[in-house]
Amino acid sequence: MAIDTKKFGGIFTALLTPFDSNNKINAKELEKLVKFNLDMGVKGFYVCGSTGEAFLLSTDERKYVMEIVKDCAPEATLIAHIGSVNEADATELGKHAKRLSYDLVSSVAPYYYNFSFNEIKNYYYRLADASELQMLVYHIPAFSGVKMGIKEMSEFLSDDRFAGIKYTSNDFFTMEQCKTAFPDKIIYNGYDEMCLAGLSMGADGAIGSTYNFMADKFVKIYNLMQNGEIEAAKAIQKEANKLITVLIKNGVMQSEKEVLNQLGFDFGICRKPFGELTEEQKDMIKKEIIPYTSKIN
Ligand code: MN9
Repeated sequence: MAIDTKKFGGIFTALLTPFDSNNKINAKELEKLVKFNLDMGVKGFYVCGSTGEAFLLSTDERKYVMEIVKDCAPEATLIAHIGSVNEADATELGKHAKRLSYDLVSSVAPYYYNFSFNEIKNYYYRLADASELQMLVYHIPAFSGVKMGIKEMSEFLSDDRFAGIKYTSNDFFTMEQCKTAFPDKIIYNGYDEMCLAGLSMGADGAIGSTYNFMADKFVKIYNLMQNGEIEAAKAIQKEANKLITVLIKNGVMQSEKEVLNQLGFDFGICRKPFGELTEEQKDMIKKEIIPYTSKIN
């Protein structure tokens, strides 16, 4: 069955998780961010992914975040990242996603223990079965340490339980091979600084962290690419990449929260072991990022 691009095509924000001064999830600020992003034109959200500090949250906190987002964006397309090396937790999160009527579940490959591909495959199959939602494989070899080529990807993409891949790698050849072999599966580009490259090689959309505060730029890129206007799209990607360079220099997630704070949100800081930004770093964000972002209405 062909992809429902109306539902799954486009830009998805990998939501950041706000913490209050007691290190608790700040529901009010999360709701505000979801609305800000909907106003910028995103199709939906990737909930509790790497950007949402999934691995620094308890299972109950992850469930709570899923609930908040569903409550304030019932019409958006929602993807719940349920991945955990603790499979019982991942299973529980998958069932919760189903209860809340999420559209897809997604998981990073089980990490740390150097699991064999067979073990990884069975983890994904069990999670997809248990959640009763289609699974989006989260491919992020730089973080998970798990490398997969077209052969391994095919084990998922040829199976009805799998919707596609969130593809966070700069190996666009493998991405294109997956899309060509399985045109009816969804591929999301994962590195925002290469969004245009991913879309030009066949990605159906993009999921990313920098969209939290500049989804509007990427919605434009997506729309321009839909109309074949690659030169105009390139100009916006270049603009965005100037800002992403600053984020990478200072720590991506810590900086993204600081950007939101300077825009008038109260997102707090990332959980430890993440460190805090220095005053100089905050100043760099103020000068080199804030003037080029959209303001909250
Ligand atoms: O998957 C994000 N990846 C990580 C998406 O956070 C590891 C990206 O949105 C990056 O944060 C972004 C900056 O490198 O492209």
